[in-house]
Amino acid sequence: MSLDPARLAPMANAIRALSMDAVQAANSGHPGMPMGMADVATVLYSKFLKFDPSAPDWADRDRFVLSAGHGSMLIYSLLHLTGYARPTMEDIRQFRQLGSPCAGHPENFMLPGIECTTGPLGQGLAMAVGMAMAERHLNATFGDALVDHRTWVIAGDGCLMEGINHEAIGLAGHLKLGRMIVLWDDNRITIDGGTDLSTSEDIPARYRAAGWHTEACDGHDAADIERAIQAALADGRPSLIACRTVIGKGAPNKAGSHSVHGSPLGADEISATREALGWSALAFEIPADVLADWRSLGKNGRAARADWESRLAGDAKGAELSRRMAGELPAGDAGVPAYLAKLSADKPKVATRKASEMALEVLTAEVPDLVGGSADLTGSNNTKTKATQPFTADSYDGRYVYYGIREFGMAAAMNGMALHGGVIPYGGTFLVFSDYCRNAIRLSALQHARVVYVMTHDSIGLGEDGPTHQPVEHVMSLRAMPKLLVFRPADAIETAEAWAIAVAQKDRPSVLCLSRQNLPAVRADSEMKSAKGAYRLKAADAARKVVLIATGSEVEVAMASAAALEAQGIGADVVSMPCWELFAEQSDAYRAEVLPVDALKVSIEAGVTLGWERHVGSDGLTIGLDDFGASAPAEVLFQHYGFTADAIVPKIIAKLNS
Ligand SMILES: Cc1ncc(C[n+]2csc(CCOP(=O)(O)OP(=O)(O)O)c2C)c(N)n1
Ligand SMILES: [Mg+2]
Repeated sequence: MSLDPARLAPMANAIRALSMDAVQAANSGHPGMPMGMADVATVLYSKFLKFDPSAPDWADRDRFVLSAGHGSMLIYSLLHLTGYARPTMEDIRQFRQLGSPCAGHPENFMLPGIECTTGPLGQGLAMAVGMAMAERHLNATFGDALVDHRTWVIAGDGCLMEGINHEAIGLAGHLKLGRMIVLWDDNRITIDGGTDLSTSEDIPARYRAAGWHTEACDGHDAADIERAIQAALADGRPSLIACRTVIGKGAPNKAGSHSVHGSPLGADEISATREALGWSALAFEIPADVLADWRSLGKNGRAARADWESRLAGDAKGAELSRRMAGELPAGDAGVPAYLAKLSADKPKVATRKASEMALEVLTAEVPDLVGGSADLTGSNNTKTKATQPFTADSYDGRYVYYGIREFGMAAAMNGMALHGGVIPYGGTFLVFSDYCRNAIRLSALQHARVVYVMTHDSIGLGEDGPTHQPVEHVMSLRAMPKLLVFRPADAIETAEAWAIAVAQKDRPSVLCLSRQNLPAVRADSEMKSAKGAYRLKAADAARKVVLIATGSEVEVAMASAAALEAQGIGADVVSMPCWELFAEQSDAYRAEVLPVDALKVSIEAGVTLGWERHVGSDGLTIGLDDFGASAPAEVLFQHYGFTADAIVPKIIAKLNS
């Protein structure tokens, strides 16, 4: 069935009009991209995309990612025109204003129909790779009748130029994610001007080298767009379609220029555009016949959705898919209490990265939603378990992803998997390389995504690899990120607790900072004390003068320091604080009980001291490392930098006497 261009042109012009008018009203925003890609989007929505505005969360819908998030008016227009409940026209009038779901960039948590938050260029496409992975995994697990959808992306020059693009398309090509299609807004313009200012790369050749199929089309010719998409659908590889477009198409004086990328057209140019497009409707008004066309195609997906629902109801695996897509854990306790009880009896002395693997053996066996991986550090991150067999192009039912040395790509893909739903992703690298994926961790938190980051080799305790590999500021800088749980467990019990808590967080990510070196058991109970973020591990014997607060490997040091203080008649509590954020959520009374005002508070953590004032106060003492580490065995470094009772106790006594 070929499309009637006469009908499509006004539909696309509705996107153009809404976009230029909303940006003008806000006096802020990006009209160029939505105006340029209006024709491509109209063909995609009218002919190919599987969606139902009355059920934005329908599990088997196609996923559409607007990776070029600055063009947010494109998706707001599409959602409104096709008949989603929101945004209303009033929401669009309030584009970029406080409280409007039409935020500056698309936010997944503000508007159903927005699959992920985009704006940081490159990450939308990289998240789409994760969505396509989740789709194939669930397809392999639940079958074609229940899971059978595609992942579509609109990306700009910026998304393709960012470094993460290399990681993302390498992974997608290797995994043969043939149901992923990228529509590239090939307009040869970025903010500074023509793309020839900064690049001469043959982008399609790069994609082909990564195992992709490529096509090109005239992005303003509906028949040619349709042809290119049909070709992409017919090819088994992931596809890139270079859609040659004119930025700001329709604006007679500004189209084709970088001036239309990110500023309102202005009243005169808007009038001229209306004239040129033959668009006589007033601002924020859509002619009835055009709206009717859009609304009728918005109803096209209803039958497919209803068919799917009846298949779901009749399928033996339907309830399990529904559970997973709702983000609920399997019924029961996932074996956690029994495992904690065993640990409290065994008291193993293991590295917390090893303890993490032990906890994962239990959890991955009980929670099929968990899909693990590592950025080429599987043996170091201890992320692979018996239950998680490799996820490969030949076996999408696998649950372990060899991400390769692609930390940022891994983190973005995990965001995509978590947002797709049905999967709880976790992945590992060295903590020091959390910076490589930092903006994706930020997007996990912003998007309310349940992603678990397994960050091992968490301090100078990693030893001989030296300062390039020794995270010093990382734990604290991750704590600075809102809505992220940062765990630094002290032993196997706290590690198991951290895992149980992280997996249970439906709407926020966690980072587990884990040691390379062995750590003794500091606890012998199984009371989930980490759930409070911090707790009194040891109460003072003599009259309490000091409260030592420590995390991870330094809890052992704090215990030794407390023993030495007690030997001198100085009463000392030890507080283990595996998670600042959870501690902050406790009552004032609990926090005051754990960190009383009438004692000297001392933090001990092998990292920067910046921030510990929050817990020790301005008259407390911070023991840390405000410098890069050094290359030497871990024990030597702990001695050298003063993380021993012998070095710490005199400082405490001096402070008490000052
Ligand atoms: C990681 C990142 N860097 C920079 C920006 C700021 N920025 C927004 S759009 C843009 C230019 C993008 O060019 P292109 O993708 O070609 O968009 P077009 O101008 O064609 O709409 C830049 C640099 C950003 N949003 N994200
Ligand atoms: Mg561009």
